[in-house]
Amino acid sequence: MSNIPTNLDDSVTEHFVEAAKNVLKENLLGNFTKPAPGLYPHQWNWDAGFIALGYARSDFRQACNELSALFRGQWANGMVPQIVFSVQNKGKYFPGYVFWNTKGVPGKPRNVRTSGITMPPVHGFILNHLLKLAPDSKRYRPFFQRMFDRVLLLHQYCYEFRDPEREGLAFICHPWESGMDNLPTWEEVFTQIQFDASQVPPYERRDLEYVDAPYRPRKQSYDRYIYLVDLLRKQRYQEPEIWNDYPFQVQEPMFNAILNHSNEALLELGQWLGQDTGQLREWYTQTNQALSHKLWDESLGVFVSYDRVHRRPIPITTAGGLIPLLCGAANAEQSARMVSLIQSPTFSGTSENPAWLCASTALDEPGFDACRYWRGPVWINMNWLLFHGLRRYGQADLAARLRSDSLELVRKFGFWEYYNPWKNLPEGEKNGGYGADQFSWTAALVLDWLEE
Ligand code: 2M8
Repeated sequence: MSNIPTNLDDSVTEHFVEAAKNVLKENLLGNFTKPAPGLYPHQWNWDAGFIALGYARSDFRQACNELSALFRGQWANGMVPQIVFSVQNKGKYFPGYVFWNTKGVPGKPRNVRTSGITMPPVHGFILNHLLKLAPDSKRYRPFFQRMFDRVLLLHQYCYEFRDPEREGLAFICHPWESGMDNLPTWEEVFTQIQFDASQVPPYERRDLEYVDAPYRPRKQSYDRYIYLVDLLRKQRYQEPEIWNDYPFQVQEPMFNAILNHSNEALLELGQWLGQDTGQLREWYTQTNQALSHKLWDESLGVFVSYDRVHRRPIPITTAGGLIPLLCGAANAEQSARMVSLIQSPTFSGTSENPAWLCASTALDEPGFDACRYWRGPVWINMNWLLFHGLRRYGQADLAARLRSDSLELVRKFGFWEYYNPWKNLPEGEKNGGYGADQFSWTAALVLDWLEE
């Protein structure tokens, strides 16, 4: 990437790389790296993928450990859980293992404590990045073979259990499965779901002990998260039966784009391993077609979620709606619309009030909030995904802007979980970085960019 200006001279870069490596080192907990000190004391699913990439060039063995540790939690049906709980560090996270009540659920690995839902399946394309960076790919062949089989099983799970009509689109059953917990999109889904406070079991949040309330999801969102977990645990997570009468089933564009980019990565990996890749090819074609036809919103010019229970699209513009660029799902017209959208006030702000790319919820959405988690702040992993999507479509300059905005935010404020998207912060506010400090995937992806 030597043609991409970073505005950083060598000594600054060196310092930056050291600081980023230090974040990962400090968050290393036995055989995996936790997302951040305090707030997140366990292993998270897609975090593990991004974190592995951060280690790939300096400690390849640890990069592999991250994925192996996560997949220890894989269920017999292929599902890879959102959280693998650390036994060492019980931490103060809610909801913990006991609340999820997955103990004894058929198919859960007996000796591993996990939650009962999944997350965006980044592992296929992360593996492919690792293959390209492996110091000695022959030596690591058994690792790649083992992981290929595991990730393939995860994809089979997505298509078998989360795509009942065989449309090529997997649904998520909980906002936490999207990784973008409190998007306004989920609220819109909930307008169709009948439930009242008496159906929410008692619970106590722990996140607010680490981060102030205006930067985290509202109570109303947590009530909904817990209500859904309760439905799942009551039915012992038994798929597919549980879906017959389950209210939250959403086909979300980023989840499916990530799944499909992993499909194409597995295709490449499978060829290297000498595997039959026919099924992967079929999935890849079908999912790209389904994304491009079913999840495209012509009036907004972006991909949107579809609520399959209430049979309606949810026309809300989010950064996740741009991620189908990553897997090549957008046709020429769609990609051109998204490229202009990114450069428009919707994501770039105006000359008086400019924005860093790329707000998680569009700047002009009624539900936008510059501080509140996934309702507006910039997230480095989203920028990394979008950067690769834009490069795929030949948008080198815009991709470069994504990268330099990300590096600039981290350089200015530090390795935060997320950042205020406005370049002009409110009077008196100096820190535009929010949530957990010393956040692992921010450090890992900065490393990937700087060391590329
Ligand atoms: C956030 O989600 C967890 C629940 O999974 C939480 O808020 O407690 C999200 O940002 C998610 O995308 C991320 O993987 C996780 C750990 O970093 O934190």
